[in-house]
Amino acid sequence: MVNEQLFINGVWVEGKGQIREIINPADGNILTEIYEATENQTKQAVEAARYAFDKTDWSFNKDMRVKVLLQIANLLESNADEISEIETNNTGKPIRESEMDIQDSVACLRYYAELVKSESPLQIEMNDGSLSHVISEPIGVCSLIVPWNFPLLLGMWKIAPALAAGNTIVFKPSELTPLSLILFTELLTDAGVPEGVFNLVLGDGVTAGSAMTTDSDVDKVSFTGGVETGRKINEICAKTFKRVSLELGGKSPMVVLDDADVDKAVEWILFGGFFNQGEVCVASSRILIHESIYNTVINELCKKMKSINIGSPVEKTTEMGPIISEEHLNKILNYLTIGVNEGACLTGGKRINRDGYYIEPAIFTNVKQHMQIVQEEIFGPVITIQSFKNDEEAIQLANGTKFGLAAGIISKNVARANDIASRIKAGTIWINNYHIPYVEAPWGGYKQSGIGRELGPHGLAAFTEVKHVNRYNTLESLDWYKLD
Ligand code: TXE
Repeated sequence: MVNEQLFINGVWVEGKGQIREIINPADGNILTEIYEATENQTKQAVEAARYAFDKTDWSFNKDMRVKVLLQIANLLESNADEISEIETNNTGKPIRESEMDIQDSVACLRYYAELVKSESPLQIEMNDGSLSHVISEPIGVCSLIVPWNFPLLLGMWKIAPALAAGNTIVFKPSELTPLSLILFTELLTDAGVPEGVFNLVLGDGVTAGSAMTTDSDVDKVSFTGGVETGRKINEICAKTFKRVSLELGGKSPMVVLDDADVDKAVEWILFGGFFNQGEVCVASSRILIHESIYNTVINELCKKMKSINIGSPVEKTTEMGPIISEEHLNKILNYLTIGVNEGACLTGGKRINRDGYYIEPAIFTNVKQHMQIVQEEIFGPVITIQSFKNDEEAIQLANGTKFGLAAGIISKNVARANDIASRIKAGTIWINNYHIPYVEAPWGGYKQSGIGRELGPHGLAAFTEVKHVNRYNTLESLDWYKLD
């Protein structure tokens, strides 16, 4: 790979910051080196985005934006094989999941192109005879920061609506997983995105990330990542009232009611907790099972968990790949020790003896609500299992953490499930379903899981300011003052 990996003001440039080795988590080998941005280069990217927003017609030219978005979608679709292979090598996610991520990214681009095309200002005839228009306008320069678990897809949930609405962008992937975004930026330039509209900076939170949030030329920060980083960013943005969206962590419950089909429920529990190695913000890492089926479900779970095919993520048949990094694997292993020390019973969770960062999926039983393993996001293939006596108790346990990103309910009784859904404080609730992000519907968290929503019309609104223009067509005398 060439050293020019930053994309600033329509030109590929070499990063003058740290040189970082990018590791394949499947074997620990170095994939390539990345020349990261300095703070100064990040500021140049912000300046380029500022100029493109203020001085070009990008933000006014909706037709051009729709055309460009559709073109990016087509290019991404026709390069899907290459980009999914890169995503898998860099993240360790099984190839079938990377392929899904690319398809979902394409769908997201097309959705926002169509949505913005069909939008028109709201017109209101007021009782006093004046006419109002309510107009959505782009916010300006947007700093978009994403983590390593879904580099391209989570990027697209921000890039597509931000561009559709007419903003300009400085984008930063995680320092661990920049590769798919470099390739994506090449496609974006082929699609005719004007210079300065999209800028790619690479690096960590300390150098590039903080310059992207503190610069006074940035109007909006949209961030997906950990709660503590989100808190810092929120504090920084508050100082100048920058617009901010935060999609943070979770500790999502899956509630299995007594009428559930046990075999099918077990499949969904495995999928909810272990999809993408459990490195998913909405992972159903807390399983709540009605006491009447608790033992049966656990027995089945422990049996079926062993048959999950863990291995090289490039194989089509692989169901679980490696953890993103040695450091993150150690964090997960440390949580397993914490859980055992807290008195919970652990099944699985051993590091697998092979190159790369592999671990067996893990289940904790004999778990109490106050335990760290129940309250904190582990972000790996680890689930805790608790039982409940009635719906009231299930709801109490489900709501009993600082998070509120998602929840699942498994039941044959849709009315009962709907009632429980209405009382769980979470941004997404799946009934007899899990994990699927629908591009048409909002995604985001209650409580400390974040601020704002991505996807659907809410995801576009997150990148717009609203302007109300009220008018009379002629100027009448006011007759308010007794003027001579
Ligand atoms: O996330 P960070 P990390 C959770 C998960 C995980 C924990 C830490 O529990 O174990 O967070 O993961 C950039 N200003 N999630 O350390 O640090 C950073 O470079 C601006 C949940 O990987 O939040 C990267 O691009 N940017 C989550 C991005 O923020 C900063 C997904 C995320 O990194 C910054 C990932 C700063 N000061 C982890 N510091 C989810 N919601 O899906 C870091 N960054």
